Amino acid sequence: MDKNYREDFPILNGPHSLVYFDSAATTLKPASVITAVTRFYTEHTANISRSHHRNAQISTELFEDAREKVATLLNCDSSEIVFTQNATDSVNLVASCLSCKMESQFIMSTLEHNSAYLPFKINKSVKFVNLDANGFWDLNHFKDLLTHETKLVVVSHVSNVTGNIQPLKDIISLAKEKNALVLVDASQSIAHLPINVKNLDVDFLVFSGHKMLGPSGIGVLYGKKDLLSDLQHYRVGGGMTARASRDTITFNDIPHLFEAGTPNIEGVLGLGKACEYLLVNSREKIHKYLQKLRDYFQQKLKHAGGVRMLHEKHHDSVPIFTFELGNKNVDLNYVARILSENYNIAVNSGMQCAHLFYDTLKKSAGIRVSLYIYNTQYEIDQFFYALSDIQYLIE
Ligand code: ALA
Repeated sequence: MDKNYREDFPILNGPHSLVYFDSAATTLKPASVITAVTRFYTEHTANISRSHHRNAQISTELFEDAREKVATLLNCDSSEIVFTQNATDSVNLVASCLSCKMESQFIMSTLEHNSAYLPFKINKSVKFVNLDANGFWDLNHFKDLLTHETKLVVVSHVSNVTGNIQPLKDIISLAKEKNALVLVDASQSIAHLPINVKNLDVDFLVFSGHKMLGPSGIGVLYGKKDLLSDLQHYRVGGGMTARASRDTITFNDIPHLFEAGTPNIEGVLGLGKACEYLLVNSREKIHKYLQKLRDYFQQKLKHAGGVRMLHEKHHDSVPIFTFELGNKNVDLNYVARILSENYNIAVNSGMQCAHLFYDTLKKSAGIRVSLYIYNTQYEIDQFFYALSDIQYLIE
C-alpha cells in the first residue's frame, strides 16, 4: 500500500481543487516546511551567527542543523555544503570562481538548462556533446571531445524536458580519465532519486530548494572540500569575514567563505525540513511510486489523440513528459490556460528554459506534464479526460 502523500500538502486539502502537474517548475510544499518557515517569524526571529541571545542561538542551531540534513541527503560533510540563492546562483558561483586558463574547455550537451549553459557560455569555450534519440549523451562523441584541456563537464542528471536520467557514472568516469572536473545539475533529480556524491565521485553538484519541496530563494552548491577551498570567493562582506581592518582581512573557512551577508535563514530552515521529508519517506520508495505514475501516464498517452511526445521516453526516467499538439496553429499557452480555467489542471507550456534543446529538436514550444508524489492515477485520468474534451481544439 502506497503512502498517501497528499495529506502532507496543505494546498491540496484547501477549498480549491487543484491537479498540479507542474512540479518540475516548482514543487508543492509539505506542512513541515511551511511550519519551519512560519515558526522562524512567529517564534524565534533572529539573525544567525552574530548575536548571542536565545532566539539567535535557536536560529543558528537550526540553520547549521539544516546544513547537516543536506549533507546527509547527499552523503557528504556539512562543510562541503554552501547555501546559495538557487541552482542558477550555484552554477554562477562555480563559473565565476573556478580558476581557468585561456585554453580551458568546457563540455556539456544541448539539454542543459539556460542556467547551466549561460554562466559558461559567457567568455568560455563550450563544446557540445551529441545526443541520441532518448537525449542521452553519445559517450563515444564525449570521449572524442575530452582532452587534457577540458576543465569542467556540466551535465544535468535528469532533463527538465524529457525526464530521462543520464548515465552519470559513465560520464563521470570518462571525465576523470582526463582529469576533468564534473558539475552535476541535480535540480530535477534530487527530489526523485537517491544521490550519493561520494559514490558518484562528483566534484560539484547544484540544486534549488523550491524543486525539492523547500522554499524559493534557497539553493545548494555541493563541492569537494579541496575544490571549494581552491575556488576564489567572489562576494565579500559580513559572515564570511573573521576580522577586517584597514590593512588586512581574515576570511572564514568554507562553506561560510561563500555566504557573505545575512543569508535566507527561513529558506534554509525550510530546506532542512524538505531534506528531512525526503529522508524519512525514502527516495527509493518515492522513486518506486513515481515509476508507477509514469507507467500509467505513458499507457494513457498511447491512446490519446491530439498529442505527440517531443522526445523518446526511456525506462530510466522520472515522470516528466513534454509533447506537442496535432494542431500546430493553436497557441500552447492558450491550451494550458484552458486546462487551468476549465479543469483546474496546472501544466507548463513553453520552452522550459531549455532553448538549446528546442533548437536541437527544431521545435518552438511544448506542453510539459511533470508529476510528483502528491499526484494520483485518478488525476491522470482527469487530465486525459480533459484532453479528450478539447480534441476539437488540439487535434
Ligand atoms: N527550470 C524550471 C522548469 O523547468 C523553471 O520549469
